[in-house]
Amino acid sequence: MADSTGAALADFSSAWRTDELKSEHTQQAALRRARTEIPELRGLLDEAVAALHASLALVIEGFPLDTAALAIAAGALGRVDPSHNGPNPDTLVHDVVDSEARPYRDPDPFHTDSPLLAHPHAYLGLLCVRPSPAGDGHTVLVSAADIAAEIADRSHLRALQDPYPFALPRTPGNDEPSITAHPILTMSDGDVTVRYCPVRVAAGAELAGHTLDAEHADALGAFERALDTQHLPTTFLLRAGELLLLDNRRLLHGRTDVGPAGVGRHLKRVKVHHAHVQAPAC
Ligand SMILES: O=C(O)CCC(=O)C(=O)O
Ligand SMILES: [Fe+2]
Repeated sequence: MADSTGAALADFSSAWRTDELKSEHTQQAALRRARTEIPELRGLLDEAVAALHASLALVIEGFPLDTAALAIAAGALGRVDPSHNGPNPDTLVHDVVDSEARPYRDPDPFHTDSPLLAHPHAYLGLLCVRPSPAGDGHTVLVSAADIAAEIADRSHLRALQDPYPFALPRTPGNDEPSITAHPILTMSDGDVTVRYCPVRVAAGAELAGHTLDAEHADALGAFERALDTQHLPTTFLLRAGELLLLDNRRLLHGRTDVGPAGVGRHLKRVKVHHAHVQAPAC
């Protein structure tokens, strides 16, 4: 994004509060006005949406480090969801900060976001505010199609399309372990989608009454081995002002280790549903 476009977007966005942008109607009104008032933004967003559909991920450089600007631009992909973005149930833009307290501070293994929802978010936006000063914490991406192609045994591919138990986190007042069940892979007409979170799947498979049979355990093993295939992932370092947009149903994402010197690495995250899909109650 040219400096002048970034500055115009930042200026435009300063008139909007994140709170009002939680409504899809307001998101779309703000986007329409931004597209009218900043003509260069119009072409850039149209190109980004087309590139995301064609390539499943892209990085926009020179994006303003601004929460409202992120929410408004992400509206070009659909409905920016304030309900399922991080631990607080009312967050339009979640701050992903590597700190001593972050539970998975070591490598964040390949996963898709929102795997417990009936309809996981279609897209994610990750805006890098501050990379790790140590230069670690690389972003890793791998496509579901490449993982499926790596799994040679067709019976494994078939089994991965059956529902697998994903353990739900325990909630205060409800100590009963519970699960939601979904396929890890879906394959139809050459389109491969994925839903996966290692912690939830491992815990689901451990739960009494949901233990995997040999066929599904073997298929999961083949999937996890494919995720370990060294030549498949794309790895890169997000720099400040780079906005990564990715297809959350056709790509898995993760990041490499962030060591103690990386505390303070900061991304801003948005999660986007296709426009007009109702958020499921989950
Ligand atoms: O820290 C990262 O680079 C990835 C974070 C992540 O997976 C997420 O916010 O969904
Ligand atoms: Fe994630």
